Amino acid sequence: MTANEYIKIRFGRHMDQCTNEEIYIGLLEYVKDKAQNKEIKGGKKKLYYISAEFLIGKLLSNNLINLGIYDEVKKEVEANGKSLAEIEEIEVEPSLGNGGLGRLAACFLDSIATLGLNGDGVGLAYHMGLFKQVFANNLQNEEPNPWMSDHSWMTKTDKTYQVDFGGFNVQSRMYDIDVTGYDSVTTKLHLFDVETVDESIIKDGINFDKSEFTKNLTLFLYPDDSDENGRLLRVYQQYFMVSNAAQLILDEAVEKGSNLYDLPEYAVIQINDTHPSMVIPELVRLLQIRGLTMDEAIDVVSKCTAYTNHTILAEALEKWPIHFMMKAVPQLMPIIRELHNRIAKKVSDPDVAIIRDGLVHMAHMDIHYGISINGVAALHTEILKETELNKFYKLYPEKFNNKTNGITFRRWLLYCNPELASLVEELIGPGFKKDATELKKLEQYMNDDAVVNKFLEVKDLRKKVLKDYLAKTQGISLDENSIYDIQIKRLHEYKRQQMNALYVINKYFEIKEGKKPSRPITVIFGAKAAPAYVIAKDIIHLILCLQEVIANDPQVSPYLKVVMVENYNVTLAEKLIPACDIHEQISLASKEASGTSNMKFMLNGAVAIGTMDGANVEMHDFVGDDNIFIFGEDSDTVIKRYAEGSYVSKNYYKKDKKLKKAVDFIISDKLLEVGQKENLERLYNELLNKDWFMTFPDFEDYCATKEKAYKAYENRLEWGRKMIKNIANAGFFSSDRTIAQYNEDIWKL
Ligand code: OX2
Repeated sequence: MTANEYIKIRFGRHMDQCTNEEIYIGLLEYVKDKAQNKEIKGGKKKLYYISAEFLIGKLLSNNLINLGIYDEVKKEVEANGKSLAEIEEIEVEPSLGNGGLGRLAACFLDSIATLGLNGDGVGLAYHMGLFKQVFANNLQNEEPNPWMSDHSWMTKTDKTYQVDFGGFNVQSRMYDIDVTGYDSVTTKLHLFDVETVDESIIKDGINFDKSEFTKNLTLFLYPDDSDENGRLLRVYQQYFMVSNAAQLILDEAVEKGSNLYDLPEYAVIQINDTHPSMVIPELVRLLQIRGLTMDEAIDVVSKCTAYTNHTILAEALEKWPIHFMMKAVPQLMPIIRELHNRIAKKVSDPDVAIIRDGLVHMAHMDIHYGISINGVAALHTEILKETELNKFYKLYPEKFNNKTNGITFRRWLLYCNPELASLVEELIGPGFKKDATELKKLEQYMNDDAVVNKFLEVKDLRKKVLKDYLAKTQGISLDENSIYDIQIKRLHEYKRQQMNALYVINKYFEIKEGKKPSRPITVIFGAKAAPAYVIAKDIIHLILCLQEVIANDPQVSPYLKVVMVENYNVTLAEKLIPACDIHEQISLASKEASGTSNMKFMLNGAVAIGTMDGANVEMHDFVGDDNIFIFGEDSDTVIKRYAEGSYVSKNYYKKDKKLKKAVDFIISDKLLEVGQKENLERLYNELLNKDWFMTFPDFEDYCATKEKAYKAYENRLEWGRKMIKNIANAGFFSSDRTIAQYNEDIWKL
């Protein structure tokens, strides 16, 4: 049946007589139907990828592409006088993630299904997502971001479980989202919810009564944890997630014939960061209830779980106070104590203990009781082994391994940049769609000027698409003849958006002094700051103030523009990335575990300016010095400086006149005219007296390297060759490669 025929039956009318809304609903149901026909029948062993975040993005077009019916449906829709792009706009993007970690989980599900592996995702159905970012008075405000509707990609299942907390229990319900593999099978993302959730308790922005756990359990992802109830709620959420997962895992294994002693033959669990770590004691507990002894249960569980570390920042390595655990999940504490004691008997070093100073160290539990621990880029894994987790590495060298992140090329090339995808296909055939390393064949065209020009033309076209999109959706006007210089990622001091902002100030002064750039520059930011992360919000404030001041300065605005897009999300990324000329990967070396936007930009023919951090290091290995702009201190220098505790930001401020002038501008009258004194002064003082992520030492090199990049951009043909070199070498960063490695080394499905 064609989509047309399906819609005719569903609505009793031809597509041309239907509203866009009806066509959307019709296509959604049509796709769901098709996807279910491809459901994997399942082998014996199954992977459960448990994650607090799945930043899946809109699903209609992605599913149409993966089912191989995109072109056909698009034609049908157009033949009826409708536009697929307009129909797509009806879909609301679920905000079930925060950043790279959540988007990685979504890319992984796509690759798991594409490779035909037997694996599902497990997470939570947060009704209001993370939050919707709204700007007012140059400040970030947070609002709920509802996304569920009657017609949704989620299908209600009849699976429900009881989840017990200290003093009360709840009944869960499982909802499924089909994950369509590219020309392959369909697997599932299971999202658990609880029917007692009450959206009406949300008052004033994203505030709600944090003590009513049955009503607030699945309202928001990462609820504000700046007070005790907020932190407790996170424990409740995590336990709710893993208790459901554990019950599902055991049920499915038993259904397939497991006697539970042989569970490792039926299940492998990937713990995505520490949020799902309680799955270890929960499985031990459930196995005991089902008849295994403590010894047996621990033995079984420790053959089933593997842990991925995504950061060396201490704040993200969760440690829960025992009294929280006793209140929220008292049934787990005796098991955690037992897990702790067994290690303590063998290793006396308190640095590797599971319980220390009244805190339960989640990552330590994962490492002692799992089969694998992996970092997410080569440098990150080395730092884990040599520094952050060195003591664990010495205990279990065989458990440590690297899995450099990847992205799905279906969404980040075929879907978001069809013009580039067809140019590539015209040149090297369609093989790259299944085997990304075939992109390498593009290198043969690097000296063919006619081909190089075609790549430049696609870029120009995509810049125009972005311009139109931002004009329509956000009222932003761009100059498509300017250089698009883009930094999109969570707002965090280690990612150093503040350094980019200082560069903008510096450029502003240069232009005022008559030193005009040879081509206008547009610096685009997209970032959400965690609601309780004060300095991150101050950095957004600075950027928005700069945007206003520069736009209103006729001397500067023809040459420099700052744009901060509102509510940065997957949908916006899909528009920004294909249009980008230069992308900013400027984290303090050693701090960005991998980064994944760097890979998406590379694939879309943008050139990076970046530090030797995360996966930038591997990108540099592939493309060489001439095709990426590297600057700044390396990770060894940074790690050493932290160890010595010798960094004094003021010394750099005093030494470097340009830097001083830029920093002082933060609290100048000009900015205070449009900004808040409190916020700008706080940020100024933070930089001057702390600058924990060391923007000042790298500032000079950063400015010089940007000038080099802008200059290189003017030689259009040479720049086009850089673009091709980047695209041609992006193949390694396909999540299909990453997932194949996970399977080969860890999951063994
Ligand atoms: C992110 C890391 O910051 C980023 O470098 C990485 O690319 C991504 O995870 C996927 O691995 N929360 N988000 C991350 O780490 C944590 C914790």
